[in-house]
Amino acid sequence: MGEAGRCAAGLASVVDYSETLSPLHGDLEKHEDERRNVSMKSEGFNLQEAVAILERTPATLNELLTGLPDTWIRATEGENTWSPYDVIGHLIHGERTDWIPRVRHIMAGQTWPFQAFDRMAQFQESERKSLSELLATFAELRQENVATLLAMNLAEADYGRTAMHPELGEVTLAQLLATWVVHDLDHVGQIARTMAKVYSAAVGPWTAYLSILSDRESKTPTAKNKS
Ligand code: NI
Repeated sequence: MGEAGRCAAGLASVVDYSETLSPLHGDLEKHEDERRNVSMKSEGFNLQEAVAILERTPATLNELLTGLPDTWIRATEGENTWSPYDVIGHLIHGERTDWIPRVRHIMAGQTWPFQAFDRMAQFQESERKSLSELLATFAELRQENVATLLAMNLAEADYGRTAMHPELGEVTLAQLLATWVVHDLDHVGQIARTMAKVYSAAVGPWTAYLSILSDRESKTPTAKNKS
């Protein structure tokens, strides 16, 4: 995936209601102040909103991919790019070795960097497994990991805790969790894009209106799938 995205949405939506007085005005102002403080600390990250995405990604992918002909599932964007099948293997590897282990690493206050994430591991691990097997494994691991995350009962102060990423340097817990969400969406987008390109030629002149067909022309997985 790409670099960790900054989410400033929380700040942008803070509106000045001071001219539109209502009996609720005081409460509203207090609420907005609280929102602003929270946004300042975790840059718009909100655990409930994040979990809303994390817990539905397996079902999204299951619905999108189960039962499709191999034309769609095994399609790639060219040499050294990933098929939807490869991406599911990569997401499984992330559930096993990346997100929750890194949350634990931060919460334990470890001073050494995270273990580097193997971006090619799925090519051995997925071998001879069917897509539905992989989707079921991903769903099971994600459910466990979301439950683990919620059971940690993270406090607002925890989101600012930091650890060292082997390439990016200091990162916060909020950034890691936000990245988990955006990483899902990044790969859902990648899957849609890869599938769309199967019909690159078939759409004929309409290709001019379909930006998905020209987005991200062949890049290597290492440049495209950093976690
Ligand atoms: Ni990735």
